[in-house]
Amino acid sequence: GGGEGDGSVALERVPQRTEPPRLYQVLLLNDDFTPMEFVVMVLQEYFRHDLDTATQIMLKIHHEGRGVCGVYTRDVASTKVELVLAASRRAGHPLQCTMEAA
Ligand code: NFA
Repeated sequence: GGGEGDGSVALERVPQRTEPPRLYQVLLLNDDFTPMEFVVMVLQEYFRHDLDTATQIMLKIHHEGRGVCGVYTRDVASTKVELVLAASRRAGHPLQCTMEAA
């Protein structure tokens, strides 16, 4: 079974009852000050998009106000939000990054 601490016999199958992890969208929000090039860099370096995809996502955010950078489990999404916010503040930009349940 799933480890024998529950008294089950080795090799006996126990029902798999764990739920898949919830997924979260990480979003960037438009503002009037963050340079387009910085947003494209963030999308490449933190979300592993290529230059063309990063540029398309940046322009979508610029025109529509927000856009999805990627979809991750909670801890990965939260870490990406914190890393992007830290990099943005360090560079002196007001870029906003947030996460929401997918
Ligand atoms: N709107 C910003 C500009 O014109 C660019 C931007 C795009 C900022 C996406 C934030 C997110 N410089």
